[in-house]
Formats: sequence, C-alpha cells, structure tokens
Amino acid sequence: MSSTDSTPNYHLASAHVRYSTWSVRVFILLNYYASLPNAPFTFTSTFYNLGRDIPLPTPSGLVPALTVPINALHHSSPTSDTTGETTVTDSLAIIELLHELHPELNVYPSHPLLRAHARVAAAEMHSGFSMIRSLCPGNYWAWYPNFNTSLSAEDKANIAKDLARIVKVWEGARKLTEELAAKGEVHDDGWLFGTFGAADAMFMPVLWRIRSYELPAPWEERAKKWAAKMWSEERTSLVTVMADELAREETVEQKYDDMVPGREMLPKDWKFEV
Ligand SMILES: N[C@@H](CCC(=O)N[C@@H](CS)C(=O)NCC(=O)O)C(=O)O
Repeated sequence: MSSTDSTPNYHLASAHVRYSTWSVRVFILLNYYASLPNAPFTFTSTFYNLGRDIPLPTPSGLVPALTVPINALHHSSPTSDTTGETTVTDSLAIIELLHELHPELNVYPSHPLLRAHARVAAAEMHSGFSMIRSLCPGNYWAWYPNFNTSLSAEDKANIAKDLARIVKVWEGARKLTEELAAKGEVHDDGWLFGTFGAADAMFMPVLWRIRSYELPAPWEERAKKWAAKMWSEERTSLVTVMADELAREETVEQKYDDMVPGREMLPKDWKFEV
C-alpha cells in the first residue's frame, strides 16, 4: 500500500467478521481497496466482541461504523470548517460514501446501466432474503453439513425461494456485464458488475452462508463462476479476510458458536467446483 500525507485515513469499528454479516461487507471493501497499488486511503480497525463489548461506541450502538476526516468529505468543495472527523453508520450508507469519496474506484460501476443494476442488487441484499438471514446466522469458520436435513418443509421452501432469487441476481449481473463488455462498453474482471465493488461485498455474507450451511442453491453457470472467484481470489477469500481472527482464540464467542446445532469447522482448502 502506498500513501502520502494527503491520503485520508479512515477508521472502521467492526464486529469480529467471523460472526458479523454487516461488518464484513465494509471490511472486505476497505481491505480490497487499501491493498491496491496507489490506494487512495488507508484504514485502521477496531474489532468488537458482539454481546460482550456493550454498548458499542458508535452513534447507533451498532457496527459497522466508519470514521472519516471531514476534510475528506469536502475534498471537491472546501467549506470554512473542515476540521475534525465524523462517523457514518450502516453498511450500505458507508459503501455509498466510499463511492462518493473515491469515484475512481468504481465502488459502483461508471456505466449508467450497470450502475443502476448494481445499486438494485446492493439494496435488494440490504433489505431482503430474510429467511436465509434468520435461519442461518453468520458463523463463517463453521460448517453445518447436516443443516438441511434438520429443516422443516416450510423452512426449506422459504430458503429455496431466497436462493432462487439470489442466484438469478448473480447470473443476471454477470450476463449483463458480459454483454456490455462484448460491445466494448465496460471492463470486465469477472466480478458481479465487472470490477470489484459494492454488490460483490454486499453478497459476500450470503455466499458464505450457502457454503457454511450447505444450502442447495440452484446454480447457473455464470453465478457459480463468480462464487468460485469470490471464494478463491486472494483478496476476497475467507482465509485472507479472516486471517487475523483464525489465529486469535479470543475472537470466538461460544454463544454464537452454539446457536445452531451440528457445527463442525469449515475445511480451509474447500473450493467451489466450476
Ligand atoms: N443495518 C445495519 C445493521 C447493523 C447491525 O445490526 N449490526 C450488528 C452486528 S452485525 C450490531 O452492531 N449489533 C450490536 C450488538 O449485537 O450488540 C448495517 O447494515 O450496518
């Protein structure tokens, strides 16, 4: 990472990402961009133990929360008072702010059609898929190989409905991006909307849940290819994102580990087969 005196430094208040589906969205984006050559910002983080570190020291009492220097917000139109810093909460609001602060990163794509669909995808993830979220709590080193057999028929049907829509969103994103790339209108690195951005980060937690809980996703080819990329690329892989937590026993919360019966540990070398 390279930085200069004018490179802004942000601070992320986060839960340990192994249990926090909201925090990981922001953490993965910050991590990805801060590791780029000529990264436009640096960041530090404080990780809290949910349920133990109460109250969380953020305006909403929730994490994630990102603290940014006020002069970074005013970079294009300085006002009289740009001293100090401010804290922004809510994962989607933080992602929108990163897009505004660093348009060159394409947190949302620069192509208007792709950008519209990337925003829909991020927003749909933010407010939707309630069955998977409530029945499959985030616990990303965990593996529940027999989870499906323990579900009621009703829960299975509800999860199947969420999975069908999720795969359609991923497949649709990749198809549209490929079509625009074939016409030379966008650059495509294989992420949902071409370059790594908001939609990839927003969907990372449900992708992990599909793996952890062995959920029967009705895979389509492009969606599966994206999942495999997300899972195995160095900067977005589970092992990279949680390297620190893997080594630190104090990040484990028994309460969350015991929430769903039948827990085993995810084999670290597991990969999506495409
Ligand atoms: N809509 C918010 C939700 C944030 C949220 O609910 N965060 C949880 C952690 S994942 C939290 O801070 N819980 C506080 C606690 O459990 O004490 C977002 O997207 O940031």
